Amino acid sequence: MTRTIRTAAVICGLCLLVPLAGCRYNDKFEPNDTYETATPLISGIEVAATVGQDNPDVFSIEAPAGTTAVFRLRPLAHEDCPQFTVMGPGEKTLYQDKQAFCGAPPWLAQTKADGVVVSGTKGSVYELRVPAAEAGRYFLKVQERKQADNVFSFSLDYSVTARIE
Ligand SMILES: [Ca+2]
Repeated sequence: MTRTIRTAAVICGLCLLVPLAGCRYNDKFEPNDTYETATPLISGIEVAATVGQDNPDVFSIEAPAGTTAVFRLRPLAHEDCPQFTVMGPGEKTLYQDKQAFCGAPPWLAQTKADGVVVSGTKGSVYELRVPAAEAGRYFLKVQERKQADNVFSFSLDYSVTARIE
């Protein structure tokens, strides 16, 4: 048995033994960890997904100029600690959370473009309102935050919608 196979076997074994072992995020949208492999959303259609600490999820929606792209994320199960990044056309970062560790909002933004509004608290719906200054594809990247003492990779089951207003 090669070292890789042995490692995979150990991880799978841990997954069976320890539900928190971070093997819960192989949802139907994988691979969608990068902007290049983002899952396109249809305005107003809710989809369910799972994000893990080592497995971000990226979604996109097409927005005409002068509209607002509204992303909503509803936590469904497990560790409710999402971290958000929004990117617009031309790979322009429009919003980026500063906190990498799990903690209650208020949101601390590392980057926040004019007009971007982020709201929501743990256990409720998170909403990111992003003015679409130019037409094109807008991306939401969801990452599971770390916790100071977590040994295994945490994950979050959630649903997400994007809407153009
Ligand atoms: Ca993913």
